[in-house]
Amino acid sequence: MTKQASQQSCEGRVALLTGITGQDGSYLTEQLLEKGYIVHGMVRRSSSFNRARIEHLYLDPAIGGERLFLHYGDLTDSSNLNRLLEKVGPDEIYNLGAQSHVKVSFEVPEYTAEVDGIGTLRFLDAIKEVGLKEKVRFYQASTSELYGKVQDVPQTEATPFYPRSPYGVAKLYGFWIIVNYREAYGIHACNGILFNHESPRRGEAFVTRKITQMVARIRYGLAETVQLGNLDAKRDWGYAPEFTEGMWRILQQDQPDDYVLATNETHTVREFAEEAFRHAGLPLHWEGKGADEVGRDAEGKVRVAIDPAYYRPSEVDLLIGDYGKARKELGWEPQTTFAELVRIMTEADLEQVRNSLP
Ligand code: NAP
Ligand code: F7E
Repeated sequence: MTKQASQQSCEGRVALLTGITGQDGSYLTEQLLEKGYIVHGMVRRSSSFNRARIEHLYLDPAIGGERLFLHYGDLTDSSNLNRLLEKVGPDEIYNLGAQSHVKVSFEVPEYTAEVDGIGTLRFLDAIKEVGLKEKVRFYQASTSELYGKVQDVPQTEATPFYPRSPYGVAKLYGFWIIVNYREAYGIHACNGILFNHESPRRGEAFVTRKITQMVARIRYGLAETVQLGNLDAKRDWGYAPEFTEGMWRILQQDQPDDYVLATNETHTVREFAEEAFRHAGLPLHWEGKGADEVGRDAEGKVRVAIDPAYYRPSEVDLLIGDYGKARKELGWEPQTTFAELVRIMTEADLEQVRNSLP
């Protein structure tokens, strides 16, 4: 990444984020504040604490209530979106809010469509209704899940979509409504088609974080085995803060457009597990096939086993993205290698478990 672009001063610009409490929302907020933005974030009412990832920011007296403001809201509530837009009058909107778990989307397909699909439409329409369409720039968190049963390898902005889950199909609606409102009403709306990106802040139900958390617990004797689903699935895994920096770059272009952000490398879930266990000093060897496959450590203890409950009704087998357009037009390039990403995540979870020990 060129330093010049990432350090451009944006003093006083106003950004509005949905999904501010999520992995990406927290990194993007830090980066926007560093660039001089005033940041407003939508948070959901919850019966338990859901702001841990941004707590360090809003508890800082120089930031919370000064340059960072939180507002209750939900992507299923149009009147709330209208009010929020009128109150905040943002220059840039980052729509990161979503029911983002692919497997869960098979259990709650209608809700996923409401939030991830129609939620995007609600937001765009609110921009039109409150008269912000000339002023605002809109980033939509689109996804490599759109490619699903992939039609090209690697996948580019020109690869046809073939989603394989209610999540992918809901995000497909989100993608096309962005394109439509851009063409129909001239709204500066962009899709970032982001491949999987991970970090120590990744939600605990996604496979990378589930693995690194369990590796740490196993390493310190708090657990025996991690149960996983499809070990053969291949993903293009990058490091989240680099991807959120890419989101910002997408919105700084004079002409709105759609961009793939990826690493152009792919690895199986098995390889991720292998690398994480190796990093924690527990190298694995594999035995068996299909649902009977196990990963054993040097002492022969089973450390990875299969639970078919984690299989999906329809799977995305292979993702690998070509980020050539982003490199050329945005000067964006991922820096963190696969091995480095696994190391960062495993180290963070090892440290967390170490610190929690009596
Ligand atoms: P995440 O950690 O799961 O965060 C999702 C955020 O959306 C949370 O802040 C969540 O709030 C909020 N949210 C959920 N339902 C909502 C609703 N009904 N109304 C308003 N907000 C709602 O996801 P992430 O990894 O940061 O991803 C950010 C976005 O990028 C998502 O749209 C995701 O689908 C998309 N994406 C992610 C990846 C990836 O690899 N991470 C790749 C491509 C695209 P709570 O904290 O209250 O639950
Ligand atoms: O699964 C396999 C699983 O849930 C990755 C979201 O951020 O990235 C994410 O979606 C792979 C799949 O991420 C387990 O079958 C095996 O093939 O970590 P995941 P995802 O489905 O790729 C995209 C780009 C998004 O847009 C989404 O919002 O791993 N897998 N065993 C498992 N997956 C999980 N979760 N748990 C397992 O035990």
